[in-house]
Amino acid sequence: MANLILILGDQLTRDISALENADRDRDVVVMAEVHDEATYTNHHQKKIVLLFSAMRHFARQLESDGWQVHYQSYHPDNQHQSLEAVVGEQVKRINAEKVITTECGEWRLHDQISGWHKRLGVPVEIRPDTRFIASKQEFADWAEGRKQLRMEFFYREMRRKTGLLMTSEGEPEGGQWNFDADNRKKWTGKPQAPAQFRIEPDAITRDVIALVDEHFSDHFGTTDDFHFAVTAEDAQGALEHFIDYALPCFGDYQDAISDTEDWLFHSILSPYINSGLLDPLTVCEAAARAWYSGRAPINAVEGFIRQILGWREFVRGIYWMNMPGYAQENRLGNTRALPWFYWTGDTKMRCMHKAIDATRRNAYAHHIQRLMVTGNFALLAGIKPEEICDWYLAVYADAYDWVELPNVLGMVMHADGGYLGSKPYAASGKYIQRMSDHCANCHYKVNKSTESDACPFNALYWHFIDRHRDDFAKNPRMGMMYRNWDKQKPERREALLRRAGDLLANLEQL
Ligand code: FAD
Ligand code: DLZ
Repeated sequence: MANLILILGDQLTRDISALENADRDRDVVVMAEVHDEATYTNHHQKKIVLLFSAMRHFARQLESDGWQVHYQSYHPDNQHQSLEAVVGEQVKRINAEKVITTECGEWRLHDQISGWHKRLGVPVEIRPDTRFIASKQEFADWAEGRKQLRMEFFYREMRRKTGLLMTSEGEPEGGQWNFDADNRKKWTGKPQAPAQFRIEPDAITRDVIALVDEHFSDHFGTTDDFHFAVTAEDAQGALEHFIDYALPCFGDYQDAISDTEDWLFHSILSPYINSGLLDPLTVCEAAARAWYSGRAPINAVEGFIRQILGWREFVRGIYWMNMPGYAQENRLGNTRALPWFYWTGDTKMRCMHKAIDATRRNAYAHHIQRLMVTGNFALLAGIKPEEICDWYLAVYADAYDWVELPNVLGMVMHADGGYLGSKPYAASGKYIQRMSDHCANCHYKVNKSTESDACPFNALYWHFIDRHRDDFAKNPRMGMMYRNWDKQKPERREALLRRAGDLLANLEQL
């Protein structure tokens, strides 16, 4: 009897564990574009194009490899609009002995799939996702008994496990585990940022763009100028482009923000790594080779590898250890609604406008825009975690719950009480001024704090510090902030809190 092998939209690799030991002549691979997955959040239009097109290309590749593939293309009139319904129908059609799939990346879907064996009346085998370097169990074993989980220590374990950037004596290459201190330069236009890697849409992608324009035009963003890779081969081209042209400067300008450049020296590889078009370990190995062959400096290569081997694995471990409760956390007690300008970019704050506008056009913003601009604002303004989390899940081409949620709820909003990060990434306008050239072009004045044209980040920062004294005053990494706050004259503190109160009462007008 045949097995039914389900491959999800973010599992697009021939090495996916669900395909291991399968029989091409007997088993049937099922892939489906379904309404429920395309609409559980307001996915950016480019994300839907990317996934549907990449799924279609991958299904063709499987067929040419000799697999029998049942592929459902999206149509609003399709009878089956959920993965469960499509799988249920195919189980009956082929009289499947068993459903085999690889564990998915979201609690929501994982919970559904876990009930299929009962609801569909067929055994369901859920295999580990071997694309990750640490299994869920390995992470849980590492975390057990630790009072605080810190990425840096987990990352060192992963360096030892993979041997990436390790000497034969088991020491870190370059004599240090972490070169982050070298990675904080402001970018002033030189060296020139590389041209972006572009793939022009082929016939399949053009069909999908037309489909998204027709059926998903109410979703955030636009399909205009779609240029993502949609095959493993082209994603490999994107990796090579990054290694050749951007990696050498990746470290120096990792934290920089520009008023004119959307992409700077970032890799733009997360949409491909997360959907299966690129393998994370292979990406890290390619970067390490660039250092060994003298094509990129150690601060760039170590910094890049740390993001994938460290942060990416770390947040995934945290997600699976703590779901589903993690998504409900709101330890700072935030109650404010997400301002509407997150969806329009229509705000006079230049940094926010630029980050949101790039997000709308590209389904991409780099890490520091996500963390220190849109994230920082949501933290300072006390936005409800579920609203800001849903925004981040919707707007980026690389967004999946397992990686978005810990980054937003933990790293940005500190809503988990410091489980993921030892201190909140709260910052005033001065930080944005130091790392970008936005402030010179902004309606608001970064050197002012209490006036009506003062940068909102300034007063909001002190309001955040003041209102969360009980949460942070004893945090050794926050002590200096409280000493600075307490040192200010009472009239100054009052003026700052008054200005912040006005801002919070009028968020939509900023
Ligand atoms: P680069 O800067 O070139 O970094 C290289 C790679 O490292 C990335 O491709 C990614 O795979 C990995 N990486 C870097 N930082 C992180 C991190 N903090 N967590 C996990 N992986 C990381 N990343 C996602 O993949 N999906 C998300 O939904 C997502 N949401 C985020 C939300 C917020 C608020 C923040 C602060 C970060 C988020 N990140 C997310 C992490 C990071 O911002 C993106 O991975 C990165 O911007 C992707 O662009 P890039 O490929 O050019 O990354
Ligand atoms: C994000 C997404 C979208 C937009 N559409 C589909 C789809 O139609 N079919 C599918 O199999 N997967 C899709 N996905 C990805 C899933 O919603 C989900 O995020 C991941 O499979 C979790 O691992």
